[in-house]
Amino acid sequence: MRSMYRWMYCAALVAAVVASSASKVSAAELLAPGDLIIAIDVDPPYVDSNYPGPENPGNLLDNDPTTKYLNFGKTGSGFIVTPLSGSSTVQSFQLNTANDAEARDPASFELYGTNSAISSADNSEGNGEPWTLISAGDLFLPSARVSAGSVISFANVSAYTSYKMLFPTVKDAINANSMQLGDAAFFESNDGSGPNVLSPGDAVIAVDNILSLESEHFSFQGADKVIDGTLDKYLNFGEENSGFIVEPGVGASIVTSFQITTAFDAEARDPASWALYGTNDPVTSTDNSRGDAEAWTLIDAGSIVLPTDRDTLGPIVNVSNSTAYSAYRMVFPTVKDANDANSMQIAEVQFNGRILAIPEPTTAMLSLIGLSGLVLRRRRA
Ligand SMILES: [Ca+2]
Ligand SMILES: [Ca+2]
Ligand SMILES: [Ca+2]
Repeated sequence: MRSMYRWMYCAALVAAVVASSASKVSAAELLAPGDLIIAIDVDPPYVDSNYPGPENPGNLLDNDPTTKYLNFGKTGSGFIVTPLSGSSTVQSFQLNTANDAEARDPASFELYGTNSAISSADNSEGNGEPWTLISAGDLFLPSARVSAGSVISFANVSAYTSYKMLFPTVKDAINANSMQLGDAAFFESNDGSGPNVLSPGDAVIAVDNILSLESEHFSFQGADKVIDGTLDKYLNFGEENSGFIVEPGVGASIVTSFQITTAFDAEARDPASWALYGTNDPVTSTDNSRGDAEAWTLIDAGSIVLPTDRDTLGPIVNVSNSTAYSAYRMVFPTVKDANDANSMQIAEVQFNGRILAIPEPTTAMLSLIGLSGLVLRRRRA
């Protein structure tokens, strides 16, 4: 029995030495420039149909191509129109380009019909009614401005009281901030002849059926700027519930605190609360996504009071955590003044904690392990 106690003592001593050695060598900063890091916003997708008042969808119907309909929803935007002329069997249409910015011209269309009353709201997805697809295809509108495109015709034998026209693509989505058209005309003939089914005063609303994600940043203010070691900032227009996913290059770690440096301006944009999540899944979420491609565990959350001073290191925020993770997701649910801010921004962030890399065994540790083995053999003998 006595030798067994001695063996237990030795084993405990080895464990203690290994533990103290590990904590000494691995208490560290966890983030460094070059770590995989992406911008996210965990808010759900939203309908981004919206138009300036003077450029409303009614301008499609006024037979004046110099007045335009412009929708910042860009791809997927369009309109629902209920002609005053009543039920019709449309078999062709013609669109007019607007006054400027060819990149915004629609490059494809989808035309739907319905005989249900329109319950979709202005600037909605336009799915409030059952719709039947009449025709879809590419558009090749002229580069010339305020000019009529070619007549698009298709076979249709069904009469409808309302039509929905969507534009899934524009000519140059990267260089366009919107979709725009000068005029639209629908015809019951299949060659653009005869009277225009549409007329000024028809009920018409703007729609967009391609939803947008909230996370958005300039290329020079991406999430990599929070770990670049400079006061260059990360700014996300997603504002509340935006943040980042980071996979520290040091490998699995146990984060126990973090510290944020404020950006150089606009205090209203400073995070006012935080929620930190961990995962051991490989990070497959992409930049400006919702950051939900991995299984995330909430580690800890709380409020944070960042300094009013700009470009200034904030308080050390303790994180209640004893679990190791290979990647972290930091979300900022609120900013200091949401009414006065158009975004969330910070200059830097650092996570502190323990790195799980196995330390090199010391000579003392090796001799203790040898001693315990010797004791074990003697006890068994
Ligand atoms: Ca017009
Ligand atoms: Ca920075
Ligand atoms: Ca948001």
